[in-house]
Amino acid sequence: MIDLYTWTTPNGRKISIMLEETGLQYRVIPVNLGKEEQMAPAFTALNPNQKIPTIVDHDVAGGPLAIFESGAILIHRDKEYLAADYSIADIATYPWVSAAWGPLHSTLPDELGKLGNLSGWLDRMKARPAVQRGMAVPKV
Ligand SMILES: N[C@@H](CCC(=O)N[C@@H](CS)C(=O)NCC(=O)O)C(=O)O
Repeated sequence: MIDLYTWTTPNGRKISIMLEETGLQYRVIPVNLGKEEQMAPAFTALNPNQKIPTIVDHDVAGGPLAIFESGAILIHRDKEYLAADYSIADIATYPWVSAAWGPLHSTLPDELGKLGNLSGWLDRMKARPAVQRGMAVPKV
């Protein structure tokens, strides 16, 4: 079991997408950044940087093990799901591009129209059920 401390941000959703893709069992613990819950002593004990995402992996030898930094968390479980045409690079990038796409579309529609490959990649990512589930975490 993995505890995922997260909120409704691109960095948080990198990890919920990865967990949905791998099918690893996880429990979501929302950390409301608007209420500064990342500053709470219990959370600071897990991540002294006071940022989400943070996980506690209960299934490692010598665990439980707290891990923070989204890149480190993605690499930690990388061996369980990497495929040649879909990787943690896609997962790490998608929540940011997805968040930026709407505002960029309103301000620079002509420029985005030239980015057919990026648009196609976004559509393929959005069509993945695990990406849809991961983007809906946490439920608030
Ligand atoms: N380099 C970190 C960045 C994490 C990060 O900036 N998290 C933000 C939300 S996306 C956060 O927790 N901010 C709260 C704060 O800075 O007080 C990572 O990739 O995990």
